[in-house]
Amino acid sequence: MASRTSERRRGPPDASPTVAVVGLGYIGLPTALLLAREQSVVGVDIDEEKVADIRAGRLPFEEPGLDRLFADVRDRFRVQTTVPDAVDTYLIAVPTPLDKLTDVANLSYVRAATETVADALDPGDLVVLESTVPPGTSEQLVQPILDARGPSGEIRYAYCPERASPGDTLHEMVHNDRVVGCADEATQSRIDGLYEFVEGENFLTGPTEAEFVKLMENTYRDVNIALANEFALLAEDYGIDVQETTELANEHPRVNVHYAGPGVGGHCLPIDPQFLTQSSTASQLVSTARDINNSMPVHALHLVRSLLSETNVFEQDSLPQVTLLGVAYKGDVDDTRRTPALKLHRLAKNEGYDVRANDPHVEDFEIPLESMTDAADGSDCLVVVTDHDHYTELDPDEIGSAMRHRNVVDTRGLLDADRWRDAGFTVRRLGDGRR
Ligand code: SAJ
Repeated sequence: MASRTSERRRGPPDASPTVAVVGLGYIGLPTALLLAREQSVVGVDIDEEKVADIRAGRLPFEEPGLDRLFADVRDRFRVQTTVPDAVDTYLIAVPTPLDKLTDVANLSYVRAATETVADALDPGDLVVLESTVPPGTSEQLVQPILDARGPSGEIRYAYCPERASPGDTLHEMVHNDRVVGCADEATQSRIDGLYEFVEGENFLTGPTEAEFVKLMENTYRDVNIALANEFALLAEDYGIDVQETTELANEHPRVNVHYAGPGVGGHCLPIDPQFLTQSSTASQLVSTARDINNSMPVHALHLVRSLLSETNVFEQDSLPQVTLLGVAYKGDVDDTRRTPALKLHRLAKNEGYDVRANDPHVEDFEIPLESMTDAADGSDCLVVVTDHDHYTELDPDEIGSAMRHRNVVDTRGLLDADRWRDAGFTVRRLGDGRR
């Protein structure tokens, strides 16, 4: 069990900061604010607008509890665009996007952040990398930069990935166990002191192992979702309902089938498997799983097309109008990173449909969003894309009265199908082949 005794408790709120968090995104910002519960923290981001917004009290994204935490720790948290010298701990949480051209991790932000941190280091300082990176990045990229540009005395280094799910970030950051990749126990004890807010255990391993573990976790989930999606397609072919068979299979003590959907979004699952396999020729399953998950918007559109055909929508003179319910990548968040809704929207437009969209959580998106009433007005088919709780509360009669045809494709198995049928809807659910 990790030591919970902090050697680093900072005392009064006005004490000088000792920790800098570089990168104030979905991981860096909540982490910085949790750290600021115990000590003064400097948040660093190269985005001047974001820094100005945070200074003015505006957080760049929605996350349950984040506003409250920010208000609580504001006197121990300051933000700036430069990396400070006068701290002894640097936590790097910058983005690692997938490079579109080469399909490998773009490590330019990690490299740049490490270089600026290295220039600010004093002997004995601790550097922690939290960004998700391909195995070997710490040993082959980060540590050599610290060695070459940092001071000649010893620098402590650890790779310590987060395990937080958007929508539950703060709770998971506090309660989940963590894997700490570092070379020695002295560094681990610094890490235990740093992450004092973590109530889970810190498990010690090497940096490459910790990088690998992080990628294994998200790859495991991606592959399992692909299996669930494949089961859904098979169930449709056999004319049975995958929801029912999944529930029954999951009664087995060692089986946990995941849930089918319109595709896998978010910043982690669609990318991390590629980080794991990008430098190896050994993998087959992982990329096949990616292909299956990437193909799900195509299948969702196929369900829409066949329902519109069965209900004679194509016989009308005007374009079929479909309404996407949800553009966030998963339920009850405002996050649209790599959402399958975008691909579905593009495919449907390409087929000539008039596509409308609603999302009660999302404010800005690449495609215009409308109120539920406006988006459904004149529609030939609703398509449930995101499993927001909000959609379970919809009144099918009220929505149906504004629509041209009462059709709904539920790609999440979210709606009470009988209730919608009772309101005159023809309902198709992904993975349900019964007719
Ligand atoms: N999804 C399905 N079927 C399922 C489960 C999820 O289609 O049975 C879809 C979701 O709708 C979403 C996508 O998969 O589009 C990803 O959602 P998620 O909740 O599985 O994952 P993330 O990306 O929100 O968070 C993941 C989590 N990883 C694991 O559960 C292994 C989280 O713990 C990580 O901290 C996070 O990635 C990260 O930052 O790496």
